[in-house]
Amino acid sequence: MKTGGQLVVEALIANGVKRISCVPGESYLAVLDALYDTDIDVVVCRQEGGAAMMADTWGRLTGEPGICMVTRGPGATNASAGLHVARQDSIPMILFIGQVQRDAREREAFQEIEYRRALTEVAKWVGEIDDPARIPEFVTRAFAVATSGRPGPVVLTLPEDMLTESTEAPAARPYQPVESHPGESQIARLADLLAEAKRPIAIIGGTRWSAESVAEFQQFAERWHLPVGCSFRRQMLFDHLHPSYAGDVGIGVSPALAKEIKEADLVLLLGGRFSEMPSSSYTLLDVPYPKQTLVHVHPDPSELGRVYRPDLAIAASPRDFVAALAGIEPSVTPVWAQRTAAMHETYLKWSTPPETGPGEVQMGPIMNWIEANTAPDAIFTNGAGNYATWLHRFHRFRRYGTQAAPASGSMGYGLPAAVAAKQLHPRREVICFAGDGCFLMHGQEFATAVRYVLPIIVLVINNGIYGTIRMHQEREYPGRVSATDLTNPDFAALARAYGGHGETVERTEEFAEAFLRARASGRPAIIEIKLDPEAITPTRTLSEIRKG
Ligand SMILES: Cc1ncc(C[n+]2csc(CCOP(=O)(O)OP(=O)(O)O)c2C)c(N)n1
Repeated sequence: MKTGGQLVVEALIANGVKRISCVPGESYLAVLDALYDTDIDVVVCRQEGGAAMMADTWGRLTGEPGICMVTRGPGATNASAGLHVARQDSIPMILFIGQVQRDAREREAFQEIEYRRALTEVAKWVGEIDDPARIPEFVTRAFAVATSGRPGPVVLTLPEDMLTESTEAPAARPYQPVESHPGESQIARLADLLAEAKRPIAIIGGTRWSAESVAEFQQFAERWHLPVGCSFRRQMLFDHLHPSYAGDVGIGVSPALAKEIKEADLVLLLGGRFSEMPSSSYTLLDVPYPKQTLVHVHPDPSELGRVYRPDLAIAASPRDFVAALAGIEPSVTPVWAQRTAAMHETYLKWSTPPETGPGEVQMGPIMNWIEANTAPDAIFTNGAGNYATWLHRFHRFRRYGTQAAPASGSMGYGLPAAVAAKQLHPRREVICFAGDGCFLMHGQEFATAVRYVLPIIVLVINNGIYGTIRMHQEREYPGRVSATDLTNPDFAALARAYGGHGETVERTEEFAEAFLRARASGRPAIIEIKLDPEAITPTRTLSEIRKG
């Protein structure tokens, strides 16, 4: 006989879980008690949104569901911020929520929410476990649902009295990942389409990749001299110094690359949905019938034809699809080989930062310094804000597993992501880019970094405004500043107050020393970079945007 709490933990162990993030609650004390006797690393966080985002990062970087536990009502609503990221970004994750006792349901008991109604839109599946004997069934299904097809977050809710009830249950067994292979005829058709094409391009994105599949795809691109763009915030999928790399197809795509996509005769969309941000608000491909011949490869058949009607639709995960590409080769050097080389040259120019800009701190030289002084396996995280442009446009990602960034555009993601990434890879450098707005959305997780001695380096790019929104505001309503000014703490002092290392950079030349001191401190560090609000984009100032 075992309690529900014990059965939940046994099912997690059976599925290989090593680590969970949580904020505790009285609603799931029995699970916390069962964790006491295990080796599972329980990461205690300061707010459930951050806890859920940490689980998202584990899922993002490993492909296995990240696990998060929170309490009912306010814990669950806080955590929904992380659920939304995992849902939009197709990340496997399981969120356990304590629930009111079974005989109090539907009375609006203390902190009661009916999660199957409330969270259906932000979770792939929401289940409530009424009978402790069914815990192994529910938990193993949660792993399968979270990882299969288009991955996503699953919510399992745990009524408090169910967790303390004792029962006999079958031992949980590990889930089997569901693979999906392309058909031989589909690969042959792709080879024909490539042979007929004059101006093809591949745009890769989504999840269900691995270091091996990224390398395999790179070899395919090499054999075919195929230009490759990475979808918004999926840059770790292709080495930016590879001669096939054509650039980031995200917010602020280079005009030259956008033109190439519009004028392409064959587009291979691999892994992603090509949603609003990568598609420049659905203008790069016409909806529903693109002018370009479209090959769409996605692990979930229901995503194929949902927005764009493909000429060739292949339901396969990137891993399985890429493995099947090994068999196809061009018979002669493709006619577009020179175009690909030119596209890479254009990318290299586009991703060379400007030397100058308004104010005493120049982000261009700072980016150059970071490029020259960090290893190719360093992990970069960020949330949302104009500051992220510096990272996305000028950092040349080299390897799979080096990026944790929300395609969903959620502020506050970068810091919890950095904490989670450092736990996975303690020997690799983890650098978080944050704005002054973004950082304080989940800034309290800096305490988590201090607690677990995780020497991450957080660059808080402080321009004193919610810059992205100010930029849009000045464009749409010039000179009418409304709700976009901020009053900030001293971020370096804040880092020290938490027990971390703090630096303030007010001039470009101070950055290198500040970074090296932060690195040498061996503690979580914040480097506040005081950026002139005029430096709102790498190329246009706020005043220029106001003038229109
Ligand atoms: C959770 C969340 N709230 C609000 C927004 C809308 N939003 C997008 S960017 C942004 C401003 C970001 O400011 P900051 O982090 O200071 O970066 P900056 O743009 O100034 O570089 C806001 C409010 C969002 N994307 N996510």
